Amino acid sequence: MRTDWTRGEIAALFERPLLDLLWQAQQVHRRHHAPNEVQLSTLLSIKTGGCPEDCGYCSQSAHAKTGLKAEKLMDVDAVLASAAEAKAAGSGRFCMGAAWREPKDRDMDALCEMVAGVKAMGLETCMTLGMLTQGQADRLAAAGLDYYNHNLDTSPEHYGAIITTRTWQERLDTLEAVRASGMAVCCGGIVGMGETREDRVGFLHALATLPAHPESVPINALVPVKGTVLGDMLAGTPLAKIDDIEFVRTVAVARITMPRSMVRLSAGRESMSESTQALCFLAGANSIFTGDKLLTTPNAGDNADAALFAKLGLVAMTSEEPARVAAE
Ligand code: SAM
Ligand code: DTB
Ligand code: SF4
Repeated sequence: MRTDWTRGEIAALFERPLLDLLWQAQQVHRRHHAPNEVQLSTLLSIKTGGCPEDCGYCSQSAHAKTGLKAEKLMDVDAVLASAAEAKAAGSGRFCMGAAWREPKDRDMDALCEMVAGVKAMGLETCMTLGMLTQGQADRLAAAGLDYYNHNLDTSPEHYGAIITTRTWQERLDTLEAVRASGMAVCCGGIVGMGETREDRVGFLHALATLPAHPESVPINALVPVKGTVLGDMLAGTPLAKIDDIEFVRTVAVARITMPRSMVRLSAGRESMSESTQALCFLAGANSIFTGDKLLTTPNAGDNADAALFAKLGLVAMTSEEPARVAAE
């Protein structure tokens, strides 16, 4: 797969007439993926709130005034009970998220038990815990962790306006450790954070020119949370919500530039119409988060999703081997 995309090429894709762009994205999609199958992942916040990082979008940052209570790491049994529910609801992957800058070594035993327990249920496993050392990545991989989520979030130019406590390079270092451990990489970001089109170009350029494409690319639309820097700054402005068509374009360009990756229509889906979601699937999105909650904010919910899938003739993807989607 090409990892030498230029910004000019990516900008030109964004500028194509919408119908041409969707046609191109759909052709790429059908060369590499089953056309009507969507992969289902379920999220659980295993450690909520009180995060020392200052990510301007995040309800869990200790710098935000969201009133969210900081909690301790959940017990292994409670995590496994939640995974069993996700499995019963038809999910294929269980993603455990923690509001940490990085895991402490003393937490590693419990984290590895969670991974092993979820995997033993026949679910794919994913975690997002902040930065990892090589040693931590290796331990999680050995415990059976299939995917690690760590986002670049935006363009390198816009990054400093969103987060100051963790550098872009630190993110690349964690992604490299995850890769070296043999786990599959889940890496994407957020649109609708007041960035420009050029930033969206730079964001997808950064992902599509990583040494190997991430196996999974979550495209989140900002969920504006009151009390966060971005939620408060954008409230009531014309930038308060990303334009639906611009979001669809972003999904299509992700699909074209990273043909084999799973592109996940992630946060923000709850406030999207069925028609916009359908356009995102046409643009090449083939993965969603299921259930009625993301980490701390509401999600569409299983009933709404079942109705949407029935209407669109979409079916849940049966479990996907990470090896099969490994980027070339
Ligand atoms: N603490 C870990 C970290 O940041 O590496 C993991 C959890 S963090 C919540 C995972 C990702 O969720 C972020 O990188 C961001 O892209 C996304 N996210 C967080 N809050 C969001 C919001 N309000 N709207 C959209 N996406 C959001
Ligand atoms: C990702 O890119 N999106 C998910 C997952 N990775 C961990 C998280 C979305 C969080 C949305 C805000 C919330 O619920 O707190
Ligand atoms: Fe912490 Fe992750 Fe939220 Fe940033 S996105 S404040 S690192 S939980």
